[in-house]
Amino acid sequence: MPQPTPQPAPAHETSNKPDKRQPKPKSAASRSPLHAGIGLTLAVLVGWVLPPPQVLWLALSGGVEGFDWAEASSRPCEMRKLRLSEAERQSAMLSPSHKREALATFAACGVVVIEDGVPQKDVTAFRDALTARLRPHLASRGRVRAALKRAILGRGSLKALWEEGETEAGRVQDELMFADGSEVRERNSGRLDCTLPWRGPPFGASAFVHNGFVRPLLEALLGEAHKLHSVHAIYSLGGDEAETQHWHRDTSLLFDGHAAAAALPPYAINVFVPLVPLEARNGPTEFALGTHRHARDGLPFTGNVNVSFAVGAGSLIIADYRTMHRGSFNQAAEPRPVAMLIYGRRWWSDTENYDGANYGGFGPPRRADPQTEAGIRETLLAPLEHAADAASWTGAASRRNLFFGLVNRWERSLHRELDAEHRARSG
Ligand SMILES: O=C(O)CCC(=O)C(=O)O
Repeated sequence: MPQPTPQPAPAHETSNKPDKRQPKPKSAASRSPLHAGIGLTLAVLVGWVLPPPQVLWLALSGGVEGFDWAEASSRPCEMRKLRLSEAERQSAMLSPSHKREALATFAACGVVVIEDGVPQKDVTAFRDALTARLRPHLASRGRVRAALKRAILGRGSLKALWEEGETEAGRVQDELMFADGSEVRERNSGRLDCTLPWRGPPFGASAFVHNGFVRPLLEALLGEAHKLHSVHAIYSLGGDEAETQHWHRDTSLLFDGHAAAAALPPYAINVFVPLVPLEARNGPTEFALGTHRHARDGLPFTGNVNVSFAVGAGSLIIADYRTMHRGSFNQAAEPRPVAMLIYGRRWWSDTENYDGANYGGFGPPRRADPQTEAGIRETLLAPLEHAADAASWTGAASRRNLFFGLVNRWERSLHRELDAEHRARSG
């Protein structure tokens, strides 16, 4: 996982006020009559295949328009949330002015929000299927945590617990949660990242992966030939288990340390779709605005405004992969599930978080000090070795690595639970 970085100013909720400094959207009337006329003719010609609202947008927009990343991203960020009109909902398409506004906000801030962009029936289907899919993992996780708490209280050895310990279901080593590390990765204590099948509903439903409001933005930002990289859900557990994450970008910058990199368009975009309403209490994702334009990884970024969004289930939070963000502490009793659709340029892939070497949220342990000759060789060869060993790394060594990694990651939340249980017994 990406390294912790210094913390910016406290989070606050953003306003929805329009930005006077953004480029003024051109109205249909301000375009040349020829431009509007071509759009109208096209619209009439395709009218027999498209329902009326789409025809209207085609006529008004006059076709595809240009978008200049360098110009738009150099403007000051003023965050706003877009609310869809009834006509946009009916057509499942963004109006030309909303498209311009969304692109301008994304380019300047590194994130933009479209409220209620996924129908509730698709949100419910996704959430229910996710809950059912994670149930066995969470049950197994609960058994392992209970065994760990017994070991902590009895001052038992963790090595012995792993080698011959038992849970209510059998050997610790045989617990399901150690077998599905290629699908479920615990990013920090209580924050699960679950990789999901995308071939059809509910996880691959068009309303999610091929969303009509998102598609034109992806085309403008990643190019027409962009791809869906993968479909996931972040499942942040309730009951004080999911702690605040460190600030991070999901992968290192492509051209870390090059001033020119700050002006480059995105190579990947993460579309977060909350599956329950987001509010301060359930620990929504916070974003540090403008950090997608940093030229160097790990810079302190005090001075950037950081925001989280109180939005309904089914809203679209569209973030540049380079934008620094973190999930925050979930103090609600219930989990906070969020769908996460990752898109990229065709040549791009996230090999840091989702390749075979990242098992359960942990990479293989380093064997040598990175500063030594052996350490330099290890760094150099790691990608080749991981690819060659992908099969064996999902075997016994990776499970053991996951167990000991989680023991560290869970330390604080296990102690919090033990304290609460102790207080309940004695009070
Ligand atoms: O919990 C969240 O909302 C964000 C999680 C995240 O950014 C991550 O796990 O990398």
